[in-house]
Amino acid sequence: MDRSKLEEMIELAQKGILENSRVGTIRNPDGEQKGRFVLFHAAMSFCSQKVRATLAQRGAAFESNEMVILARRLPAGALIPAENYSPDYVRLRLQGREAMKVRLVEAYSGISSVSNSGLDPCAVPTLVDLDAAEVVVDSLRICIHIDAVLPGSNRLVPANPVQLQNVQRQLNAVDLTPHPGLLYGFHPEDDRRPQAIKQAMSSVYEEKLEALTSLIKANEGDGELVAAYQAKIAKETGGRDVRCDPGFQNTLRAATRNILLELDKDLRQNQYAWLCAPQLTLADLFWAVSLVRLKYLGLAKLWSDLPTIDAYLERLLELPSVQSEVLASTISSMPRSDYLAA
Ligand SMILES: N[C@@H](CCC(=O)N[C@@H](CS)C(=O)NCC(=O)O)C(=O)O
Repeated sequence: MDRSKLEEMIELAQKGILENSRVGTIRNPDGEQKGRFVLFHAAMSFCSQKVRATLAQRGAAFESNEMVILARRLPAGALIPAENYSPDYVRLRLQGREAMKVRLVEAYSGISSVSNSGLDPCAVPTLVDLDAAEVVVDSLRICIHIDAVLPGSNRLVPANPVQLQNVQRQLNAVDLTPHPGLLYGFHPEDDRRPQAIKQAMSSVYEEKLEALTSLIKANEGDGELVAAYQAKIAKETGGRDVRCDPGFQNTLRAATRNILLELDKDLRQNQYAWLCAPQLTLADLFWAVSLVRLKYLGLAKLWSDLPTIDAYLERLLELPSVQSEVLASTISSMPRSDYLAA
């Protein structure tokens, strides 16, 4: 797609963001490649945090379009849908899907990995690389893309094949950690999420489904868009059905614990200064996002007997990119958690 067509699509997608102050802000303004990257994201979204931490770590400028990713019910009863459901944003995202050649999501797994579950057409983040005239979707692909196209020697994806293989293994481990399931789900006997999160999650699926159903009605003539909304309905219906399912919630915790056990093993056997190489890699940034989110949810207990992970997290939290785009961003955009102090 040519650049002017893309710019037109970006402008339309921006119209779905209700406050001008969240549209078109330049972040890292003195950074590399100003004018190249346009990011649609949300402060609280852990997938967006991965992308922003990568941009910060690589010192790249970007145009920020910050979306509200939860619906809002007005006192009179009307529902304002999440901004990431707006038709023009979804159309932009579908351009990225075409380039990626991946199926749309069909069901709920509690995991947001595209390789595992297909592409969610109504999610953040979405990156537009104006120089490459490309829409890139899926945080994993976005971060790899950003790192590959930026000049400089401070690459986050190593060229050394053994280190690269290690990085890919770690990125997959984070990608397969069931973060959405842990954030949205009600654990039967040990739910440590802040009260405000519990309250939001008690009606979140119903609101998503209500918004999507009316968006389908309003866009009946656009088959591709309707198919995208139907895919999202299939996913969110599945999420609603297991939100309070004790077996499902216990399985998510067990899967997360197993992933952390592997991380602990890798850290203990590690011979490098960082997890996969002598230098910082994308794997370290992804783990920072994952561990901060788990801690926020009160789930640091899953590694309370694995001190290597705490020590690793301490080091990650010293990185300015992690401090601003992961820690500060979580604290400022999400309800206060007793488990993640300012
Ligand atoms: N694999 C995708 C997952 C995207 C995703 O699930 N994004 C979440 C935030 S982290 C989202 O937009 N949630 C809002 C919703 O689904 O309504 C990625 O990494 O970009």
